[in-house]
Amino acid sequence: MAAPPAGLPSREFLMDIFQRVDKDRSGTITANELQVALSNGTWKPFNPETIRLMIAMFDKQNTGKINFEDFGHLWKYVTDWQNCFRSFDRDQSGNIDKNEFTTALTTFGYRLSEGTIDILMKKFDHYGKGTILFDDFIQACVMLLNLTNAFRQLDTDQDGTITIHYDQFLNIVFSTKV
Ligand SMILES: [Ca+2]
Ligand SMILES: [Ca+2]
Repeated sequence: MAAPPAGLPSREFLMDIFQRVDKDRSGTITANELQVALSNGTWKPFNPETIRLMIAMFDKQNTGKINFEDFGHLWKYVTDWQNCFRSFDRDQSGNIDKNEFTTALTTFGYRLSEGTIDILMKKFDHYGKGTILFDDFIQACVMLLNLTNAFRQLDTDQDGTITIHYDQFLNIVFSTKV
């Protein structure tokens, strides 16, 4: 039996979780199965956009499903995000408020104005409570990362400014995986 990739638990451990998530025993995990698994213990359905994002990230064969070979990486991804989320949720309220979000963004290396942080809070605060939940936090961070990478590719001299045409702008917005 091949050794698990670095940082992953044993194959037995992962297989046990995989089989519990794969409710219909088809050998692959669909977006619906993943959503049910990640919503366990909460009353709110997991953000479907975040599910779509995660499936697309780890579905190497582009089938829209996750097989067991891809599952270890997905599992690690979710676990890493859970640890990240908990470490920024200073008051252990189970959500991220604006102060905690600001700290997270600074720690990730972003330098954003308060106005931009307010816009992000508003966009990802799906329940209008001034806080961001786990699934929306992942979506916010992944979107920010993807858009930042797209910007950086054009900002060849790294001065934080780019000049682009309207057509290029639309190209970035619609071709970036967000
Ligand atoms: Ca299945
Ligand atoms: Ca909190």
